[in-house]
Amino acid sequence: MPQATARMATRPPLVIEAAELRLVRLPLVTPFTIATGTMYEKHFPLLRLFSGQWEGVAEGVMDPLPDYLPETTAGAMAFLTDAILPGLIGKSFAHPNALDRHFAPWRANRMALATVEMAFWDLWARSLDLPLQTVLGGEGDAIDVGVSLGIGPLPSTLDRIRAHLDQGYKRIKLKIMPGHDLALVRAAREAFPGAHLTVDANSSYTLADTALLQELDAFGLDYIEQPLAWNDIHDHAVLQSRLKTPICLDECLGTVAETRKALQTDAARVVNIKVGRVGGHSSARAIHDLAQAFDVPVWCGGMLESGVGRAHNIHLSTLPNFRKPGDTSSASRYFHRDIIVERLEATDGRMPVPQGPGTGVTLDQDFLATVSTDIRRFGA
Ligand code: OSB
Ligand code: MG
Repeated sequence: MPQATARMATRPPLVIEAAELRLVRLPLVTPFTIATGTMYEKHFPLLRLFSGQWEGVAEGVMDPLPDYLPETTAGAMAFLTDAILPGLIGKSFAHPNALDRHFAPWRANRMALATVEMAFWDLWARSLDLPLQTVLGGEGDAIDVGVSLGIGPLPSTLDRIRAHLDQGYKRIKLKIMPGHDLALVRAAREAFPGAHLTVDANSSYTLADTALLQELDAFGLDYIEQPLAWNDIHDHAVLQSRLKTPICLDECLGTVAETRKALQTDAARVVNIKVGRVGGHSSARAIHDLAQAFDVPVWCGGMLESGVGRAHNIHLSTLPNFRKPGDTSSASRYFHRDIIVERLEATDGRMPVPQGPGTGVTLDQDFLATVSTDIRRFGA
């Protein structure tokens, strides 16, 4: 799209005139259990950035408690309120990539910073009247998606696998943890011999479990996601040298530099990119390009996002090295009612890319007001 490139190159810097941060609470249709605990609701910061006639929106993917990664919802609200948002008002940026440099002094807290970065990408794309996927360098009007199934009783898990395969989802990811692993995977493989199956352990094993993890090699999994500690790339390299099944890293990969170390040491043969986890779209894109240079496929993970974060994930997933189905499944699997007007629903395992400028989705202000608390305004 040469015209789009010209428009991006010539756009004057975009000033952030105002911001609005709030907490949103949405009950989940089905509680979601992983190795570290059960989620009953989604409780997240929602950020809107304003410039002229335009608005950009994003959500934070941190959890209330530091069980998946160290960030928390309350910590993010405080960090954004005290340190980040007041200093952004009146600042202008020539390109969303410039935010990375602006945030460089801050340590960690990438999910909080990603919330700002992603909202600015949406704002910037809207100000150019271009879809987010176009400014990110992606194309195509739909993406392949799979589902992530939480831990539950074996018979009902098999029923849920069947139901999602029948709906056309392209791969099934099963959450595992010690004591809830081999029997599940064996039964799933026997019942669904041709299905693309993966497992995600959310850091619940150690190298002492190597023999058990090697037994998983018999079941033809596409990959094993994050079996070992959330911050230990080295041990994953050791484990990969002892496994046939590719390891996919999630929690371990917070930055481009961490991803480079994982790829250089063969600690990951597949990469899960969560745009919030890695600090935003610029970093997600750099990780995408780096993995491509290593001929390692990536896919887009999820954090049970509302339609706002889900739309960001869909646009990002249209980049070329997203070669495996992501976790960005139908919003109705998670929420009875979404905070956006559009319905993000997959058909036959394909999720359509929301159309229009930016993420292409619109806040449902009336409903949003009923699920919001703690609204904070910055600037005009
Ligand atoms: O490890 O990918 C994960 C949800 C919450 C925390 C961590 C993870 C997940 C998921 C859900 O797997 C993916 C989704 O359906 O959004
Ligand atoms: Mg994971």
